[in-house]
Parts: sequence; C-alpha cells; structure tokens
Amino acid sequence: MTTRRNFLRASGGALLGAALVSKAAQAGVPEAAVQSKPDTQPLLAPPSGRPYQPVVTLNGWTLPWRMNNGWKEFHLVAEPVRRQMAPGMTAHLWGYNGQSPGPTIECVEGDKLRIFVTNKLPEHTTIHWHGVLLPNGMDGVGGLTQPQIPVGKTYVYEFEMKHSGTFMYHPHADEMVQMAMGMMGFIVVHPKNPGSLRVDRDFVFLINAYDIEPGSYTPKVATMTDFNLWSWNSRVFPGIDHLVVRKGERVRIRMGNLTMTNHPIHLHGHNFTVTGTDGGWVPRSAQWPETTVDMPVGSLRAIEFVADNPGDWAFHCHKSHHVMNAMGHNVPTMIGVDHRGVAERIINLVPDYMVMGERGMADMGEMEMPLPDNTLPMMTGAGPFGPLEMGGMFTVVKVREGLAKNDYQDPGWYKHPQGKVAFEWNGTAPDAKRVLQAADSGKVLRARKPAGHSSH
Ligand SMILES: [Cu+2]
Repeated sequence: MTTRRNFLRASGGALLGAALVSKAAQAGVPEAAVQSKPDTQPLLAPPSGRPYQPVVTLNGWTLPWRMNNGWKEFHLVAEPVRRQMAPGMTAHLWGYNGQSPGPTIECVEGDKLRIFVTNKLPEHTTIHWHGVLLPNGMDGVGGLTQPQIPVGKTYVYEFEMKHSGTFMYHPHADEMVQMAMGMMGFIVVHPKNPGSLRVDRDFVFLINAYDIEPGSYTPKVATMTDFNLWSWNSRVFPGIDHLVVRKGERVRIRMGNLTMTNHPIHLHGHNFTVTGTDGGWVPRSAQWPETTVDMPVGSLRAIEFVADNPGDWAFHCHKSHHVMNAMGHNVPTMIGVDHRGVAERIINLVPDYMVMGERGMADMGEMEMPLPDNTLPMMTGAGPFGPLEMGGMFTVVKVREGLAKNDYQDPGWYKHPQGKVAFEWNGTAPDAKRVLQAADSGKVLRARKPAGHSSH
C-alpha cells in the first residue's frame, strides 16, 4: 500500500538518486567563459538562482555561472591578456578570462559559491575575496591561509555570501607584481529581497594605474607612485565608456580603488551620498551630501544620486595629473618664457623642433603630434565645442529624458536649450587694471618644475 508518507519517501529517494547522477555528471570543472572585447557588455540577467537587478560593468562584463546542487559555480582563469586601454594603445597585462580587470562576479546574499581558479600565469597566485566575510581558509592569503596555487593547477574556493554589498577580488601572492599587471575584479552581492536597496541603474568599475613607457606594452611592475596611465577598469579617456542614464532615475556607481594613491572622484551637475563601503551599507542617518568622494587605497564606495539634471556631466578624478595620459610628466613649465627668436634659430638647425607650453598647454589638446607606436596623447578627445584636453580617469555621465528602461546606447552629445550655453560678451567692457605688468610677469612666472616628481 502506498501511503502519502511512503510516496514522499520514495520520491525523495528518487530525487536524491537523480541529484547524485547529475552531480557525478557535472563533477568536472565548469567551462571558463572568455571575453575578448573591451566594450561594456549588456547586462547579464540571472538565468538561474534568485532574481536580482544586474549591474553594468564599465568596459567589462559579468561572469556566467552554472547551478550545481544548490551551489553557484564559477570558473576564473588567471592568465596573460591583451587589453586595449583606448583606441591606439594596447597593454600586455595579466588578468582573468581574457581581460583585465577580470569579469564581475554577481550573486545574491545567501548564495553558496564554488569558485574554481585555474592558474595559467608563469608564476603562482591566489585570490583574496576583499570585504567578503568567509571562513579563514577561504581568504586566499598565500602562505597564511593556503598554499599558493602552482602554475597549471586549479584550486576551489567555497563559501556562502552572508552579506549583500560591494566587494572585489585580487591576488594575495606576489601582490606588487600581480596588481601592477592588472589582476583584479569586482564582486557584487545583491540583497535577497530584490526590492530593497533598489536603484534603476547600477554601474561598477575598479580604479587602477599602470606605468607603461610610451612605445612599450608591459607595465613596469616596481613603480611605487609615479604611474603614467590612470585608468578605470584598465581603460583611459577617451576609452572609458559614457554612463548613460534616464532623467529622473536613481543611479548607483560602485567603485573600488586598487592603486597606490587616493582618488577624489567628482561628479558635475548633481550631488550624491555615499551609501555603501566594502564594510556594508551606510545607514541613511549617517549619509551626507557630496559632489566628490575620496577613494582611499584598498577601499570600495557606492554612491547614489537622482539624475534630475539633463546634460553631459563630467565625471572624473579631481587630481589633475590623473586626467592626463602618458608623456605628461617630465615637461618643464615654460609659461611666461618668450621663445620667439630662439625657436627660429633652432628650427634652422633642427627642422622638426617644436616649442610648446609658453602660453600654457592648451595647444596640446588640438595639436596632432607624432607619437611613438602604442601610446596615447597626453591631452586628447573632442567634444561638441572643441578639444576636451583630457586623458586618464575622465568620462561623461549623460542624463537624457525619455530613454527606454535598459537603454545604455550612447545618445550623442547633449542638445542644449536655446540661451543656456555660456556665450561671448560682444559689448564694451571696462578696462580691467592688470595686477602684473607685462614686463614683470616673466620674472614672476618663469618657473621650472623639478623632473621626476613622484608625489602625485
Ligand atoms: Cu586620481
């Protein structure tokens, strides 16, 4: 006689059997997805597991997973990669699954993660899960909590994601070299309740920096502070994609800093609050308005704002040397130095000789200078009104009316309403008394910066 109780027991047994079969069938390591493009990839809506609102990884992508008996299984492959940092310049870096940074890992509070890590680098490595609260032996500190993963081997990390939030992963083995080579990735743990902490658009990127001689491909790994490429997700202006948002939407931008210095990240046209760090979410009562958030080294910040002001809003690091590309450094300050005459005499001897900088360096933004292979102009980019004169950690938040819900396509430059753009005054102006007379200004301004400065 089949009672309900017996039936349940029997079907339970059958389920267990089926599970065992599938576990055996799936005992292998999941295939490692690879990304070859440096463009921002479309959102990865979760095909399995708990629902959530996916994030947009700026110039990056999210790693697909497979479910296996209640575990979310991911496969990261540490390997040498080629990363286009902006059109015209490619770096030879180390990363994960074809790119630097590696793919974003997205999961949900309460998920059990099994992450396979295969080492295809020429030296050993580990992965540390920065900010994630997990068992000590899963923390990925080479020598301290595990042996380093030897070349060619695969290790497995297993832990439960106990808290939602904003985290990152990076090696804790030969760190100076491996981080200088670009090994890092983002982790987003979504809240169990998809309605809580909800925003309309959620962007993520890591702040990193490289020292790559113009004309070469591989970063100098011993550089301590004097980097020449200040990047977001291993991209520099004009290679960083724009952040496209619809007017009225609530926007979150999550950033992590894995460089050797702090970065004051500034947004124009809006104020925001810091709503989260790698330590968790900030209670509303502890939030205050800002337009710049200082990103300490080894930290993550989530900022949120309502995009209520349409336009093309600059979004950048406020250290002026970090919105420049390579070659911007050992240039003496020539402002106020009159080259006329001298230049003509040198040109007679050296036909390509070029004078720059006596009226500031704005000219460089529009000059087409011959560059060595594989480098980028120091100040570059074109906007609707002229040269942007930028590099490094600079992009644009484009706030537009009436975009579709998940439309991230570049809408082009902002069309300003009539009479709402700064304009030239064509009337008469009172004669302004100049503080410095021309004869004195040269004396006052003839300054020369020391070469090889290292404190920025
Ligand atoms: Cu900076």
